[in-house]
Amino acid sequence: MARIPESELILNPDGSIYHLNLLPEMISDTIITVGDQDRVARVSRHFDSIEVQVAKREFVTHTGYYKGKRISVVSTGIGTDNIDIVLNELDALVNIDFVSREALEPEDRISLKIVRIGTSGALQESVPLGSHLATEYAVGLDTLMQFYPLMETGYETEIAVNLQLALGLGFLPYCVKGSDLLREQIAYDMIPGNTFTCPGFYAPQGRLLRLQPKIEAVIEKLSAFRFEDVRFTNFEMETAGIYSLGRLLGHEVLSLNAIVANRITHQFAQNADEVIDDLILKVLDRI
Ligand code: R1P
Ligand code: URA
Repeated sequence: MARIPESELILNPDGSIYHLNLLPEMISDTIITVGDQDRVARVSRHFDSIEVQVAKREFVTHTGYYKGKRISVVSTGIGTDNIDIVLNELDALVNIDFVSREALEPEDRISLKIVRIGTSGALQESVPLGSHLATEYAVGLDTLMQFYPLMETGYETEIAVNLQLALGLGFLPYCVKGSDLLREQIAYDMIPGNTFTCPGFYAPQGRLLRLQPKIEAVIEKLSAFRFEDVRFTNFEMETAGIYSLGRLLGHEVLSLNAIVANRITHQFAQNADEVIDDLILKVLDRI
């Protein structure tokens, strides 16, 4: 394997990886990601013991044991640009030798189990506030996959092409499915759904405070969009990035959404923290 130069695999003076500030031994192969750095402690407060607590910028990591299982919780901040950093650096921690700066041979590579616990807005009236929704297909309305050769199935490409037409977008979105295995293991009693990952919280999700939309009636178009029996249930800002980099790097990935807003009924949950805390406990017990 080729040696990866200092400018590509950037290590801090203590040998930790550039943004996450972690050494390889500091993470488990079972990882929970959350957007909000304050949510990391809401997960780790359930641990029996915490062995690692590291923070840099919005990337906070706690590693510890929950009922005897070693788990890491990592905050990603908001957006797929951050997911590019977090997924590449987590993968580097387990699949690159930091001394030789070489990627491990395929037979030695580790496949991480990565579960996102995030908040999300519903796009269908039938998805109630306070529910937990597991994403099957995610569509990225951002441009991250313009820079990686994502291996989409023909079916995924058809969803993306039809959506591009429906919205009149000047670029092709990307579509990617998460891990069936993890969904069956962890999300068996959650609402199954398909998710739009947006490159913003406002206009890209049809929210306009003082600005005018470039695409008219985004909510109505996205809520009405269907391809065969796939319809879309919710909006958020990371899942498609996690699913596509997970596929490219060989990790098992699942995104779980605490529904805190409903964009059709115009409601926002008053008990969002409770809904997230319930989801955290479900994941810890099942992961
Ligand atoms: C927007 O408020 C943020 O909330 C959702 C979106 O994906 C975006 O990151 O997820 P988190 O609650 O995990 O941050
Ligand atoms: N997160 C989002 O990205 N959108 C919502 O509506 C709620 C949470």
